[in-house]
Amino acid sequence: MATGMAERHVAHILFFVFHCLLLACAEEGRHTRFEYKQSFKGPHLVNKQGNIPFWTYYGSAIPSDEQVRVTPSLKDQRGGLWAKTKTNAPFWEIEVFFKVSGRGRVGGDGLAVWFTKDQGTTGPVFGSSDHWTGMGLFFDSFDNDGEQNNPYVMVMLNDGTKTYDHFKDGSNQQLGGCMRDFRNRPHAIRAKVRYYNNVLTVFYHNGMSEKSEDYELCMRAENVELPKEGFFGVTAATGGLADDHDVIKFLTHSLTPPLSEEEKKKMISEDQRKKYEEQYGEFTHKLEEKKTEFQKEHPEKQVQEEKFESVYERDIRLIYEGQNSMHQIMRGLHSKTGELTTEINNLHSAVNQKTSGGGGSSDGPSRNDVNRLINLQNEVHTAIRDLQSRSGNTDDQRKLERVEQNIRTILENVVLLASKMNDKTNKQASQQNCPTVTCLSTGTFIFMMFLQIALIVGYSMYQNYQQQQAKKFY
Ligand SMILES: [Ca+2]
Ligand SMILES: [Ca+2]
Repeated sequence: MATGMAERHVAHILFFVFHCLLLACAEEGRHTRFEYKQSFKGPHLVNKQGNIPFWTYYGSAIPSDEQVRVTPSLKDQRGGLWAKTKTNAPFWEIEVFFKVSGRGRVGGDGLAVWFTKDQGTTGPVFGSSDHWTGMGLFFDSFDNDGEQNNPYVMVMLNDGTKTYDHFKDGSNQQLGGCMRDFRNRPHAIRAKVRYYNNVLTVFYHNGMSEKSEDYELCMRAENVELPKEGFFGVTAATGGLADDHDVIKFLTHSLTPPLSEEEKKKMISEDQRKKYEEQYGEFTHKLEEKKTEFQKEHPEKQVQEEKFESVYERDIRLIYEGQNSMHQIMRGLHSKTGELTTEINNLHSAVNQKTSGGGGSSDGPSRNDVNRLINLQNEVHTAIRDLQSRSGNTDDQRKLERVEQNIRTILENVVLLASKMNDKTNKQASQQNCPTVTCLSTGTFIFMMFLQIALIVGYSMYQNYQQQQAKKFY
């Protein structure tokens, strides 16, 4: 991420250098300077995080690589985007490229371009708040007052006190405007707003071509007082009828008085300016390509970056892996204790067979059973050691040691019982009569002992697991 940010920073510095130092030029007697912090345009309109550099957005607005969809063509949507920093140039010129498209013959509600003292918030005036201080340029699609004069383009000034009259389409509040159909044009509609020496002029481009000279005058007003500093923004809204409102470019230039003769000598021509702009475009394009190539060649850097970006995800993964391995060990222990149960049951039935007078080879089966039990005990022992090594908690280790001790004791008991059983079988040859109560109690005793082991192991494992979880999540 740091690399990406550094590159973007370099790109912005170069942008600044090209536009602010080299691109300074005089146009029609004015000195213009490109304000990159109050501008955006595609391609690469958004950064990796999906944000527009130097701009903020809200509501239904969705930025993508090529444009910002301020509202989709769905009912009752409001969206907007605003420059994060205010412009402190007393005079300026903005050029906005946008499209309003919808299936219906009539659409709604419209789009607004703003220059206001404060950033707008979600509100009733084409997606922004009412009672603004500054200028609103409205592209009003829907004819609320039924005068059949929409779609309409108009400028309304506000000192923070006026409420926009939706029902009359603001017709009695406008500073000036022109009736133009800006919906469903083949190319982007363009609006150029110039505020210079307190004269506000709006030029309109009907989107029937891509020629920049096809602008026409929409309105002009003199003695306009706008805030000395303010925010640029674009917002849009839909109502019962809905259009897609897409903004493609927002370009801001500050305007200052003409340069002196000496300063003019330092100026560069319009052709040179375009050349530098093209070079800048190529540079940014190459920068993006290099970044992509670098990421392909050094995927490990990418991984590090991702890891750095998602510490939370990494923690969750580690917890999951830890718990998963604990779970595996517990499953292993469970199956081993299951085998232990089977073996003890076999032993039990063997004892019963012998006591019920079954002869045969007396010593063989019990010795094998005991050996199997010893093996099983060793496996359980290994599993417990493994658990101990994974558990840093001394309490857990003590519990596991206790469990192991219990298992060892039980096993000793089993071995003792098995040897006693063999003695008893030998005696049976002479006596042939064994008290039923004693034989049954031996089997029951072994079984109950096993049950105890199983319960202790299970409980200890469960408690250990709970503690592990509690530790991971604090
Ligand atoms: Ca309207
Ligand atoms: Ca109207």
